[in-house]
Amino acid sequence: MVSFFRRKKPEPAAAEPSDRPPSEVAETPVQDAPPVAAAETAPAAPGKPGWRDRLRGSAFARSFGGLFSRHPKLDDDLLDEIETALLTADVGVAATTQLVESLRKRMKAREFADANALLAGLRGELIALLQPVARPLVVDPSAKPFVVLTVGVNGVGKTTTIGKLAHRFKDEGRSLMLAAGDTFRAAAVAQLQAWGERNGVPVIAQGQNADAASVAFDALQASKSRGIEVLIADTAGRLHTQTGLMDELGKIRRVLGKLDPAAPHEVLMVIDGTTGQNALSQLRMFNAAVGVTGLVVTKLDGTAKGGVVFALAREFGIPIRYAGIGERPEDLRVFDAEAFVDALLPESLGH
Ligand SMILES: Nc1nc2c(ncn2[C@@H]2O[C@H](COP(=O)(O)OP(=O)(O)O)[C@@H](O)[C@H]2O)c(=O)[nH]1
Ligand SMILES: [Mg+2]
Repeated sequence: MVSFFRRKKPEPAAAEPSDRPPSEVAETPVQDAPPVAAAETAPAAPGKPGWRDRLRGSAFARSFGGLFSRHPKLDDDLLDEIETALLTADVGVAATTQLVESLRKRMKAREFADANALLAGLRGELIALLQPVARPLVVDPSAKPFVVLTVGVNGVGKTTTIGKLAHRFKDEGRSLMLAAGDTFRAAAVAQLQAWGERNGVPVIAQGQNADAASVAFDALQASKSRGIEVLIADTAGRLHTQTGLMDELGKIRRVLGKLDPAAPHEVLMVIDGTTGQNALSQLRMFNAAVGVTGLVVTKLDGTAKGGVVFALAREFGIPIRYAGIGERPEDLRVFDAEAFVDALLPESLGH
């Protein structure tokens, strides 16, 4: 298997923070192209094949697939169809209304020569919605370690995302450590340990039913004494009660703060892209409890509707750091607004 991560040379530990974003943005996940060619690809090139291949099956891509060939005429019917397609793809009522009304206004002002021009307009508006939140995670090298607290409901892909992040950070030449903070299920600890072993990353664990905050505390202490650069803590997604879970996350946060007032430096919430509008209430809840600073939207491959990304961007404006587009270690992409939108829309734009 050819991993596009291999293109990135490990950077020295002392690299300036400003060294990071370009290397992140320059990542061009072209699965079938030779790694050398992929490395030359310009950043944020529209229509990145890796994205389109994976998102082709999404409800968004499917509902837009035949839309413009079925409705080649520029009229209100076309706008109605677009509205239905956006709602079907889980973009949500508020974001859909905003998008369609803007297109309607522009159509009435005769801004679009034909349906294809309107499609280009839609593409531009979708990208504009996402651009403000497409902000990559930047590891602050002055934080020792940079602590990432991963949160989200059960089954969304937290542990898998941590494994993928471990793979990515190792590839960048960083030292890291993982904390098995989902002590609710024994399998969760074993799952994180397996990812740790696969990537040669130490995992701090105390076993099932241990106090999750105590695991996090231990892990931060161990990371500090070993001079580790990045610590990623896993957490439970389900406890006996929802209040119990929010209290536990709050406690983990406080305990980390005792060892380093700036920790956690990132509260990364993982959201399942197939969840639909329920993702909004999940984010509202976790944000109120622990203050979410970044998002990962997973399972955008396959049948995910994808549209919830637009609703999240519009309602919260919280940075979307990564997109999960498969189960393999390399299937975590830095979120790229243009690549994402182009993967969802039909190719008739020429990209
Ligand atoms: N297709 C797909 N599956 C994923 C992705 N991320 C995670 N999964 C799968 O989702 C399931 C739950 O993941 P897990 O990491 O255990 O979720 P957690 O309970 O939040 O820790 C596993 O079967 C993962 O392989 C993704 O981006 N795409
Ligand atoms: Mg888990």
